[in-house]
Amino acid sequence: AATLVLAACGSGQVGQSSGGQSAPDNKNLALIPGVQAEPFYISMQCGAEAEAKKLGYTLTTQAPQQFDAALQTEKVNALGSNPPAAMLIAPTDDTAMLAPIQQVANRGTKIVQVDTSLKDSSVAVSSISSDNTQGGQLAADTLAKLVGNKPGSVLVLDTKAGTSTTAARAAGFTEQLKKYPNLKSVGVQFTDNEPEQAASKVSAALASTPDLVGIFATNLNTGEGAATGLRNAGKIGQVNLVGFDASPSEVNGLRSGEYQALIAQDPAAIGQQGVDQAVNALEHKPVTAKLTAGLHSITRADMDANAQYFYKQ
Ligand code: T6T
Repeated sequence: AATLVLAACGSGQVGQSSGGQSAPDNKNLALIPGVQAEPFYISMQCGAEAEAKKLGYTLTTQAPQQFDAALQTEKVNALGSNPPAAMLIAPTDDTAMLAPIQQVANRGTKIVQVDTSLKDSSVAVSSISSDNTQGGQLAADTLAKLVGNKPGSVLVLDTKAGTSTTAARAAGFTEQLKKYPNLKSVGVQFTDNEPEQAASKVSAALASTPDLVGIFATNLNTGEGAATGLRNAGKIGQVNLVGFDASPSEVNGLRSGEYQALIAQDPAAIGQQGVDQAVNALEHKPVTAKLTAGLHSITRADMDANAQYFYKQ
């Protein structure tokens, strides 16, 4: 199957690298997202491609077919024959991806983490992500506002254990929820990043927890599954659904009332800054080890004013 990801990005501006003695001969950058054909990573790819072009570099994207460490390792290993100057990667597992990434680094390729990260990030010259803990806190504040004073239970849907981003979102949410005594967490459920699993976890929660007033879905697929679970039970709009990300399908869901709020990231900025840091490292300029991209809580009432945060597909 073809794995080269072609995204519908804007054309971007062609620029020239600063050149001079500091510019490397190898101007090839690789991007390895978490999974192929997914709006968050497509938007990241667009941001990265445009920036690479502007700086006089070429960026090639190779994405696994599923959000899976073994499949992502194959993509990383495949770079071996033609090592890029720098690799931007969103590790799908905070531990299992260390060894394959380390191997690439050992051959002289600069490593930049985009979005997710390893537990031991020392292999990377720079790491760029949203403040995911803060994103979880923002989701809790948003949900609490939507629910008001009504007492009730709240469910959190996470993806896979070992995913740094969604783990931080779930933890930030759970901690912040303690500030709202009327809301009680019924815990975090893992879904393997499969919408079907998220849907069945929601069906089960609705059956076992009659006072369920809210769900926090920590990413795109968990949100899609949660909406299906609510729809199947006729509970759309009765249980508040706060999602993460702003894919076209989530944005449609916000407009139609399946979601009450979305926490949008800025994946294009993550991709752009990832390229900037990679190029800084290659051109011996100062590199920032950790950078944070913005987050925005969006409800139906203010969605049209926030259209610039919606993802590409
Ligand atoms: O939420 C994003 C990303 O930040 C996360 O690490 C994995 O899931 C997404 O790609 C959305 O599906």
